[in-house]
Amino acid sequence: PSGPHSLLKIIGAGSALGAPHPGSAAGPDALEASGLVERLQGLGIAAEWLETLKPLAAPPDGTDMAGRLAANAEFARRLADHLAALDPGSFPLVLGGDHAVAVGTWRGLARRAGGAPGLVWIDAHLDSHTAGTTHSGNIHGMPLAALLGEGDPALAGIPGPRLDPARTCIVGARAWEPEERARLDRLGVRIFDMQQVRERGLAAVFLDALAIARSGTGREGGFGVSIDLDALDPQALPAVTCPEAGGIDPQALADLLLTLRGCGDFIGLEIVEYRPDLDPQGDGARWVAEFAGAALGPGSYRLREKERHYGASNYAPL
Ligand code: B3U
Ligand code: MN
Ligand code: MN
Repeated sequence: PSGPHSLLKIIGAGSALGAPHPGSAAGPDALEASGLVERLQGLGIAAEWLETLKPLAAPPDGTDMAGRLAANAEFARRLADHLAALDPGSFPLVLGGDHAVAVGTWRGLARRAGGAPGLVWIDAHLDSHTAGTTHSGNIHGMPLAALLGEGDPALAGIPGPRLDPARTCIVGARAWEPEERARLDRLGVRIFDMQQVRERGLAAVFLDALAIARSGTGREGGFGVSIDLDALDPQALPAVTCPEAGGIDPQALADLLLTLRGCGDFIGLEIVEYRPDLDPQGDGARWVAEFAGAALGPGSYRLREKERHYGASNYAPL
């Protein structure tokens, strides 16, 4: 069984090995301390914090690319093994950590689901570099390429099915380098950038993205959603490592996430790049609870098809 109505198991992925700042490594512990489990339980979700994985040891400053790839891969491999072994009645919520942990999340959940899931990747960035094309050298700019099977085998070879580019899409992108864009165009990954979000409205774009992720014969593997918090507008949600101006309105995203409730083929949710050191008032932690609660709460919602633009009045309980 999958879908958000089963027992919710929260897995912390406390690694910032892929980021240029260590702050996101403390994300899971800070979210747990913020009362996330209690907030979700208050929404009627049977939530439980299962465990928080930590890196074995941070490689020293100046570690070369091969060494950093290996450290990220070791963490991702462990995370994947944990998720693949999760008991069948539960639904996983993975909390980062930086976005490099996604290699472990989605390879592990693909193994658990018995096939590659469709994936909606909500992000200001494309995260589709390899060691050969990265400008920054940061591994959290590479996980989507690795999940698609591209780049260094240390990351791309984490055990599990690779993503199907035809069932993978990105929402909210507004900052990328040409090489990663060219890679995704070559593979046929659909990109809904911020200009399209502004032109068509988040609702229309989000529903298109969901349809892509859920498409395919038999929907083997189901579908998942990965939320990089830097997709949201940094004026509302500044507690991320790589803020980019002009992002998604967090309330609009929370409202759209309601449409995930009751999707029986939904296999996992991931929320990454939270930086507690930049969140003294706890606003970012509250948004994480909002997103998880919207996506994983009880009941079913659908967006009225004729009004595919953002607005709370467009959401009707089934
Ligand atoms: N594309 C840039 C920026 C970036 C990617 N992911 C994040 N930032 N969080 C890079 O570093 O590869
Ligand atoms: Mn990302
Ligand atoms: Mn990002």
